[in-house]
Amino acid sequence: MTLRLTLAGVAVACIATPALAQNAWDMPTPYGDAVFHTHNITQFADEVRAATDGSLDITVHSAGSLFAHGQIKDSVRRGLAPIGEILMSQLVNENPVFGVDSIPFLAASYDEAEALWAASRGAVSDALEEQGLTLLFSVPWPGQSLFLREEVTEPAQLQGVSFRAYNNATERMAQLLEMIPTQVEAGDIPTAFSTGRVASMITSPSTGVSSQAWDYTTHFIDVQAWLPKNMVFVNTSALDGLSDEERTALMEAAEAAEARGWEMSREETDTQIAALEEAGMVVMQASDALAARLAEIGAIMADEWLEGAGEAGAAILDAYHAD
Ligand code: PCA
Repeated sequence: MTLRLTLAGVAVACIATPALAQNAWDMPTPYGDAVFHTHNITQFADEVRAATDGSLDITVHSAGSLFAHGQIKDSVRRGLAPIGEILMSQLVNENPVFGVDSIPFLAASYDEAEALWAASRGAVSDALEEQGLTLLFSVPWPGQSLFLREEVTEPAQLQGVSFRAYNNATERMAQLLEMIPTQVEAGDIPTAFSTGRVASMITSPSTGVSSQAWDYTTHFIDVQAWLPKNMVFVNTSALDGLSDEERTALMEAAEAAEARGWEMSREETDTQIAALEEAGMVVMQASDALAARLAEIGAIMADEWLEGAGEAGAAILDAYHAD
């Protein structure tokens, strides 16, 4: 008797709660809570919740806690999670278009990266659509720079040095520098260095700070070679299952998140380089010899990319250079 009364009470309470989420969405993301991408996504989720009075309630699961980075895209494709974030270039084996933002010195400033994104967004969005995924927004990391354990002025000093890679392009770059690459997720960087698996890396000052690079490297060479992007996408069937109001709220929040994210990223570049310096790292520019070798490698990688990307790739580069 008591039990039945209690259950009836619960049922009434549920019906009477207007903010009860109709759609509770889990959102796997790869990077940690301290990273600006995650801050931006948390704000995106907050805005969607507010704009829908809680009927679309996105819970962010950061740092690969729900699905590992390498599984997030397929999890969203299969509907195990309706929405997620990954590093775009992680999918380059599926379609070269996903790797256009990781070619050294093709687009090495924010203005160039913006123009490259304008030229490639349609192709990226189409490639996702083929898999039943809808692109929501994409935000770049600050320029990728070198973290080393000694002052390097000659490219030959890098030969044989172990190197942390995070995608095909970083691995290829290491090979061309005659370094020894190992793939390591951002969250595993401190362990990979402390256990001696790697002794150098190229990444943003943001990731340098979030992984406390000063604990295991000493020199930061400010090359800002490219600005790789994260992207947020949604399972298209899940999107179709939303009400018009919810879908509009999601799309509007996505547009705002893209603009805000680019702004956050721009601001990060200088503040996080300053934080590295503050923590004791030597911040320096590339020597002429190193800059020249990196430029050569960029040209080789651009050719290789174009060879793989064919006409679709050429069309993107034409649109980019016409901008
Ligand atoms: N941070 C991520 C990707 C690029 C970046 O700046 C990483 O190092 O894994």
